Amino acid sequence: MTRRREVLKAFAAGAATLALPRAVQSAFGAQEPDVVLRLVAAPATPALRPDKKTRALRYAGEVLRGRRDALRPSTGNLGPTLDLRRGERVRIEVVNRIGAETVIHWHGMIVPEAADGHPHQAVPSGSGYTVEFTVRNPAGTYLYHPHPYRLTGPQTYYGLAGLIIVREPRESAIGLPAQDLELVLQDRRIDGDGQLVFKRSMMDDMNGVLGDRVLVNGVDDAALKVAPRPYRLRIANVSNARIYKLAWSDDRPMRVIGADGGLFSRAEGIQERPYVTLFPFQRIELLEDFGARPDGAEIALVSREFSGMDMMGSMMGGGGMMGGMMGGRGGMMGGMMGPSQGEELHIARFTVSPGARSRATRIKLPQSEPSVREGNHELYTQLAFRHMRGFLNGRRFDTQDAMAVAEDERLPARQTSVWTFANDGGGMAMPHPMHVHGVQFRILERRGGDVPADLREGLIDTGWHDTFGIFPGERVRIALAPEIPGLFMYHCHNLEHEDGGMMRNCLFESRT
Ligand SMILES: [Cu+2]
Repeated sequence: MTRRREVLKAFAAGAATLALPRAVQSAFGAQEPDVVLRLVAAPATPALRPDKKTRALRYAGEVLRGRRDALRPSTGNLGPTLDLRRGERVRIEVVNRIGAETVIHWHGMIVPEAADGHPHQAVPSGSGYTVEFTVRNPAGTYLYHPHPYRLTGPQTYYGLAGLIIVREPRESAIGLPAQDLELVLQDRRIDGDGQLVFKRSMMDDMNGVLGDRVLVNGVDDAALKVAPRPYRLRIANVSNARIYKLAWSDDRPMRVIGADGGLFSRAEGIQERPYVTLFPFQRIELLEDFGARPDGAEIALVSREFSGMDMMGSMMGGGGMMGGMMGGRGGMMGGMMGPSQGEELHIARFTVSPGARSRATRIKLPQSEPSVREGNHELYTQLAFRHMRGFLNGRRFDTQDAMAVAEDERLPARQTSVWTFANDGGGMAMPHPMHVHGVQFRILERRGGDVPADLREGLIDTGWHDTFGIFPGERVRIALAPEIPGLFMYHCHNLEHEDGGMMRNCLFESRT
């Protein structure tokens, strides 16, 4: 409850005076940045319900120098989209007015350690700081969100998050649709007063906070009008703990063309799936031809039901004693607790406007990037969840020693390492979305474990990733070759697990 109070305190402290951002040594030497942005984290009162002001937080932004279109306002309770070009030198002034410490992590972006948004870089409310980086990532859909220790969950839940789109000239040769639509999915619980409801019980620390409805781009009950044309849809799961089983209500297959770190290569090709399993903070890109539907057609993006994997699901499923007592998911407890992991959810409605249809173009995905070879360096991390807390090789994030790095958390920069994650450390069997900062990686293999049969087909392991889901008992091997040496982090991206300390440093070392 203290954490909730800290967040609520934020709303009272909104008028705190602001110190100037502290001076920094420019990362660009004598060169000036191409784009200078300012992002202000502050209390906001979006109307998530008609005639109600929701107490929330939000990033507001402005372009101080460079392209005016480097920043696009979003809707509802979401921060602006940063629209960047590969190779651009970007400076961002971050201003904190939320009444609690905060820091921004540029999720999926390959940035220097000084810009990464490690919890030790958090600044108090009323102050600010400046980061600089050159956009190294390939064209794709990335994110920014808070990363202060123990406060990432509530600050994100109350509204601090936004998209980063990276574009590059070579995209124009691919034949992608001109219509480019972003969909940020965030499940939330909203009470009768129009207020966001965060943690309600200890169960929320264990399962992560789950909502009973899905905001799309910060708006509840989203209804979108689409032209009868092909679209490039970028879908980002920015939910604290929700796993989505994304599907179209008319059962058309999902045609996936990209993942966290951009488009698939030509060799990988379009991945056609009946549904897509999307863990927290993963992104996918879809090619969707709304022109294949009749004028006026109404279709919905939904999250289909899947076998429950949280504590409530396992207690109430299976028809055991607890199941009998609690009357299953739809029973008394189910009703009180609201939807648990795996319940069917409506996400957004799409209405196809009448109009001239343009044919779906053939897209030519980019040629393969040089493939990541098996590395000489091996790392191993065992995941466990005991006494309501997650552990990585038996360790947790330590505020007393926030920069601690163990021997098995060091790996060479600019060389390929293979990192095995094993979700078999005992305690509560649960899936975890694992994230590594400062790098995009390949998923080499997943082996064993209890991958639910009704989620397996939707797992997208193709392409570049910064986040992957790992099910109970599973071993997942990833290959990574960090470009920038420095102290970064790896952690569970279930925000309540992360805030509980299921997070560690990793050191990308310059080795000769
Ligand atoms: Cu976790």
